[in-house]
Amino acid sequence: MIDEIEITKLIVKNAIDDFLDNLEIDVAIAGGGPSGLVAAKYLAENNARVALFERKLSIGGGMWGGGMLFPRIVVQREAKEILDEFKIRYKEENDKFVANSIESVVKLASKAIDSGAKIFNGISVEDVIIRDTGLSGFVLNWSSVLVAKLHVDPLAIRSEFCIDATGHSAEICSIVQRKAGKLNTPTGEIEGEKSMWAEKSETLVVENTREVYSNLYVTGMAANAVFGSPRMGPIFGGMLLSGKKAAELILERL
Ligand code: 48H
Repeated sequence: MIDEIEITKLIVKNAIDDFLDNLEIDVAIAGGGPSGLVAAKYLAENNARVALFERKLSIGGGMWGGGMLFPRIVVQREAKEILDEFKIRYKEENDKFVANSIESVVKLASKAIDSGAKIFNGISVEDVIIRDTGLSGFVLNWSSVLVAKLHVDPLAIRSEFCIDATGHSAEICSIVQRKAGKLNTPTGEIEGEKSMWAEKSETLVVENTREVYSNLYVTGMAANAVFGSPRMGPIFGGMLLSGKKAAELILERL
């Protein structure tokens, strides 16, 4: 027998159990683009309790679209090992590795999930919790509530460390700057992303991956936006290496 009410109960009960299981965790990640997914995988496989919150229904961020909707990404040699670890196939040309952007997203997500990271989609981080020790959690709401501009109060989760992996908009850092004051940047504020310079930017994105406020790490495109570095276009090695570095920095402290 297939009963609609049974289906309803199974869905609501299981989804709520998952949410309740993730109210107090080791690492909370805002944003499910490539850097967030890579960070989630390395953290989870090293036994950290990780939850990733993604505003949209789909994870993958800017990776699906490859370059100008041509579904390919380019990865440089420094990050080849990460492609291999995620079993993403590629074609080697001129010491560059060209992968299908769709395959790349699904394999990043699949490995993150298999490693034990929890992914919650359709949920936006709309604010943060700050205590004397620094950032200590995310304030969450359904993205649909925010899109509809409904006046609905959010809920919160507590986390020892948080990662801003929200891409160009660096949303978490921007909330922290607005509400808590100084970030660990030269001016104490978000320096702002600069125009495209792929070579410089790919090195800088890894350097910029660090603790930007007590217990808050920034990774991926958000790292370059916060520290005033250029964008790089559809070369993704830096995103992968940055996500891995964010995970390693946090693992040293867990
Ligand atoms: C929950 C949120 C919130 C929020 C945003 O943009 P992304 O793909 O981010 P990265 O840094 O992993 O990868 C960047 C890359 O895709 C890119 O754009 C590159 C390389 N650009 C170069 C260039 O020159 O343009 O993913 C960020 C994700 C998205 O899925 C957002 O929906 C999500 O974060 N997000 N999720 N709460 N407040 N804000």
